[in-house]
Amino acid sequence: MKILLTHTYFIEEDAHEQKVMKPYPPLGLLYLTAWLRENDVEVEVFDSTFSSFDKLISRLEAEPPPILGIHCNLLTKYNVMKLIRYCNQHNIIALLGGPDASTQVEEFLRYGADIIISGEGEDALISVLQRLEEADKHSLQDIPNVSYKTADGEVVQNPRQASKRHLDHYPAPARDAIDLELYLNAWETHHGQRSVSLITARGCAFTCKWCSHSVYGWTHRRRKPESVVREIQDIVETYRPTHLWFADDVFTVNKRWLLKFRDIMNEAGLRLPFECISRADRLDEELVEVLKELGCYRIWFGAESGSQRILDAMSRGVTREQVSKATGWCKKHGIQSGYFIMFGYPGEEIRDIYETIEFVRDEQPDIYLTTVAYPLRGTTLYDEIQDKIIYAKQWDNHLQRELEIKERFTRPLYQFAIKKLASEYRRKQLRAQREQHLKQIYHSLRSVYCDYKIKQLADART
Ligand code: B12
Repeated sequence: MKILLTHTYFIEEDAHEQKVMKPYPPLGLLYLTAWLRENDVEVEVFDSTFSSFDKLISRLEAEPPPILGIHCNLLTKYNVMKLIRYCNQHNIIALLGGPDASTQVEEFLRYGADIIISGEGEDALISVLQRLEEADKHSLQDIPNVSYKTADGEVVQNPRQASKRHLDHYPAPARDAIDLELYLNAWETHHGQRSVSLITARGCAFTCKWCSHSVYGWTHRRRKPESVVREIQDIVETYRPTHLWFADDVFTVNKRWLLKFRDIMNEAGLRLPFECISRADRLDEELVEVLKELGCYRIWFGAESGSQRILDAMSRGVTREQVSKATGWCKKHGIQSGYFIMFGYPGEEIRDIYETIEFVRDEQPDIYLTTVAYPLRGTTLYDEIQDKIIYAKQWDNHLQRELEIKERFTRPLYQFAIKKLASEYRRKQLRAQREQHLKQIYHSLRSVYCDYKIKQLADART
């Protein structure tokens, strides 16, 4: 039975990404496509990133597929919902998968989705497609990780089962199923680089309470370094990238693996600039040198907070000192460091916010990104503070990040904290360069103004 896969993320609807312009394709769908092809299933991908909702509908009208497989993440929920309605009206089976569907099974099914595959998609999808050849969409009992509705509309959630397959059992993502040149052109136009993403592992066994484990649980499986190098060779030959992104949760989790990977990359004569995500407790100076040798130019760290108290509350398993040390090694060996910073973690007080601002200012990573914490369903954080979460609207009218948390400071306070951080960070940078005294004064004044506003807002809690 033929299946059309899509993901309903449209860059034309994402003003932020239009500025950043560092798009990557949905690897999950490309993995599924390769696996379906290997199992002789007819599959097509409608890659929505550079398209529009209208074009997606035109495609469905031109040749309605019996099944539409939709990847859902946090941002795409409304489009997914529109598509479910379309499927319901046009006799197309709406089959959902991906991280957001996995945590809102009941809601999506009640909304109109026909089938949801939670967790890793490969095996369950093949089983569902085989079953649908001989039975109807209400007869999906006994297939692990699948949820569906009986003919009476009752929601059934089959038990979850983690995949035990070695990752090298799966073929490489079917990048040829989409027009990857669109991504490469976007990169080239905006950054003068051609960047391709790949993964060397699935899942993360660390326990950070805010992180979604909805797809892979707390499992972690790595590919063989040989297979990763083969994929890179293919990518290089086919797409001529100038840059790679290892989209693993923690690229440096296994030192032995990385040393072997380095050796095989060297034997193959491969060296490309790349960025990756690490954890400060999964790095040492030798590994930083290895990453440099491999071509790494930027390492992202979930620094998250400058307050050890908050890092511990997150169950992050990393200390401020480790982040500081790792940043130092990066500077010494000429690799950029990037920090992810989270404000508004439940329990965070004004003193913690100031510790974070001072930490980032003093460490001077090359780049940092900030978020105000939002508990994702299925996370430990969500379970811990569920009774304090306030959603302004019904499930079908809000995204998971649109919420308030009781007892937390109000949003404007975090906005001033983020502004103060920007000014403190910039002022220190300018001072170190002994440059632009007027700008330094501007940032000093802005920082003091932010102090005043933070103080004023500190009494107000949600
Ligand atoms: C790479 C990545 C990104 C990249 C690239 C995204 C892209 N276009 O691929 C960037 C940096 C842009 C990004 C951004 C965001 N991300 Co992100 N990202 C990831 C990361 C690290 C890897 C994704 C990946 O490629 N995995 C490998 C593939 C093989 O796995 P997979 O996608 O899950 O697919 C498998 C299954 O889910 C399933 N499946 C997937 N789709 C479908 C569809 C069907 C029909 C079926 C049956 C099965 C199925 O089968 C696949 C194969 O087994 C994940 C964490 C993770 N480990 O997965 C977070 C993750 C997906 N991101 C997350 C979030 C929150 C975001 C942001 C919303 C953050 C933000 N605040 O802006 C944005 C959203 C951006 C967007 N445009 O949609 C969350 C999602 C939580 C949620 N409930 O949606 C995750 C899980 C991180 C986390 N642990 O909390 N992200």
